[in-house]
Amino acid sequence: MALRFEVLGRFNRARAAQLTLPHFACQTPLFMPVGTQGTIKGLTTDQLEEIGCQIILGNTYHLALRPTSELIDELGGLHKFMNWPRALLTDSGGFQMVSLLHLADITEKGVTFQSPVDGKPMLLTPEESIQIQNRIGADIIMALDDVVRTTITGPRIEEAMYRTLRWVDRCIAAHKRPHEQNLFGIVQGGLDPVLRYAIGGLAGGEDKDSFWRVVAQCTAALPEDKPRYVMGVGYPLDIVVCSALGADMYDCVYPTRTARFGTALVPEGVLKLKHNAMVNDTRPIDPTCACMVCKNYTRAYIHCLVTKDAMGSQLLSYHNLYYMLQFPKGDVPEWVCNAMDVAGIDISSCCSS
Ligand code: PRF
Ligand code: ZN
Repeated sequence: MALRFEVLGRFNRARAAQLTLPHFACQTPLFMPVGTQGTIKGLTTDQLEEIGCQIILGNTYHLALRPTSELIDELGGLHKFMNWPRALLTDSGGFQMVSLLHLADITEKGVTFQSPVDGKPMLLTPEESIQIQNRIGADIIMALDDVVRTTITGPRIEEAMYRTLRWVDRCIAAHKRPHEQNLFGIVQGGLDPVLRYAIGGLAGGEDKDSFWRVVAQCTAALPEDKPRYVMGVGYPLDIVVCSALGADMYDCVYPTRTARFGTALVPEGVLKLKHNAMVNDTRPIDPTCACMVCKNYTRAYIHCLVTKDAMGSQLLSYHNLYYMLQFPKGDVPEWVCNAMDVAGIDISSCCSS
């Protein structure tokens, strides 16, 4: 079996579990840094292990274009190619095409898009997405889904939900390595409670109340004995709320992207290192953080590097990912409880204080 999921402890709807994958036994709830091109920008895989990263997300769409899935396969798979011994997950590609390319068009066959390499029309079918992901070799592969914006309404949402279900059957039929790779299905259905049987399609600009309501509905309906992954979700507050609602896995570019813009994640929210107030600030980014960056560097130094030298965003990415990877393990901080009170979500009993 390519996956074992053992719930180790529960608190109301929240759970802590061990998710055993072919390359690594992960503790959940967990955050997956996004390594689009087979790298987390600016960090080595040794550093990722050092900060407790258990699983990285790669994108089928980007890897298929460069260096191509055939080459990755020929060179022994993505784990070996990128020198990452722990777990990997690849997203199926459709979502990236829809969000990156305005020219993507979805039909029953698959997602048609213009190749960014030569402009020729290309078609990604559910079968091809799985074939490519079989070659890349991640521990978890995702079904190709029909992603629509949560901000749209009408019959298109229903169409996407049913098409995603039809496509998952095609993905299952095409999957050639079920003993080495786990195929995850994706729940679409917008914000309409009737369409949500069982968590994709979220975090696309809908209000928080709708988002959390859908997550709560999905986690209540999805199997207890399987991991539940909320795709594209990654603000610290959302992770805490979704975990309280029974979700287990998350991914987001936010911590590394915001680092490249000079922003650090701290318990109080964010710290903008570009700000002039940092120019002679000799404190670390976060005095309560135990990471290598906070132990060794001052805000003044990072302020000086940011936007001038790659080291600035590397140090910030390191700290931000350390923050994201550590906090699911700790007590729920008070600011989260306050924020959830404001949002009308009662997980007060999960808070430490
Ligand atoms: N589907 C896929 N990948 C995703 C999402 C989705 O709905 C989201 C949520 N908007 C992020 N990444 N395949
Ligand atoms: Zn730090």
